[in-house]
Amino acid sequence: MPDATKVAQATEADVLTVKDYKSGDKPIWCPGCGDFGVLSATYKALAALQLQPKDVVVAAGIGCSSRTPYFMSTFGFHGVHGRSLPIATGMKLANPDLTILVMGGDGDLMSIGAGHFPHAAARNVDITCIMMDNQTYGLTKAQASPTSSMGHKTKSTPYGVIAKPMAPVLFALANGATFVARGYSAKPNDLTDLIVQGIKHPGFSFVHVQSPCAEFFNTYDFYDEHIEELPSDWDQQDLKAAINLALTEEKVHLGVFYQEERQSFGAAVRQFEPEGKQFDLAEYLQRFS
Ligand SMILES: Cc1ncc(C[n+]2csc(CCOP(=O)(O)OP(=O)(O)O)c2C)c(N)n1
Ligand code: SF4
Ligand SMILES: [Mg+2]
Repeated sequence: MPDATKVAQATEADVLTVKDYKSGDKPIWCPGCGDFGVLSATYKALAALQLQPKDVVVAAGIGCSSRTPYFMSTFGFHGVHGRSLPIATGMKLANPDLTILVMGGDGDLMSIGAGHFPHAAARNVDITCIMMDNQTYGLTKAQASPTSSMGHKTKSTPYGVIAKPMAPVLFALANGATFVARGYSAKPNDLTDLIVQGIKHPGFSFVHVQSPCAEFFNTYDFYDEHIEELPSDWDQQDLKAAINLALTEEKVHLGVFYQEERQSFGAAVRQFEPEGKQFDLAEYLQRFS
């Protein structure tokens, strides 16, 4: 949540550092939670871009990961479960100069919120969606999530998960996201770079982050063994190659899978606005009275 004194102190001339993006509320995550690495990378990315906290909003739903706005000095919106993307879409349309981040979990974005994801991607809403994927519902104590592996036993799946796990990177590519990347919370510097690129990209940026739940589903050893950087000569314009790579299950690739320039939703919508017309709230509300 924004700290008014901090926002007021940060003048345009100041050089902003990581501490300027901290709210002062310490994260209440469990020791070892991957979300610490994601939060740290997000602070560093905002500092690298020298964005004023007052010009940034973090929209989130519900979950351990969705608590992120509380730990940031930016503006924040802790909404209802699964609805961060439509909330962020509205914010961006109404305030195109704001930098909007959506931060949440695999449950929030790929389960209850999955219906919103394809539309935000296809419309190319100019926001950056950072998904902290721990393959479980951490907040509600470890039920299976849409990204849990087949056979994974939990209280909600005592005989093991029988569904094929969703592949968030593949889902984003298939639905027209114009920037798609994957990072790992235990590599916060590389993740910082991906978030910087995502924010700079003018369109829907999806940064899928493997962010283990140390408390209920500790996958650090698995990811330490299975992650692999994308080749240095990877062609980020080749959608078919990106889709093929996203289908691979043997390795968990990190880096920018795909990037494309396409008109953003906001730019497309504004084309239809009469030149110079100011939004009149009273006139607008009159239509519904
Ligand atoms: C409408 C609604 N349904 C269900 C819940 C219960 N609930 C809270 S968080 C959550 C899942 C959280 O999982 P995820 O988004 O992956 O976040 P994590 O805690 O793993 O970071 C659920 C099912 C809720 N709060 N609201
Ligand atoms: S329950 Fe898991 S996801 Fe939630 S704070 Fe603890 S380690 Fe992180
Ligand atoms: Mg989760």
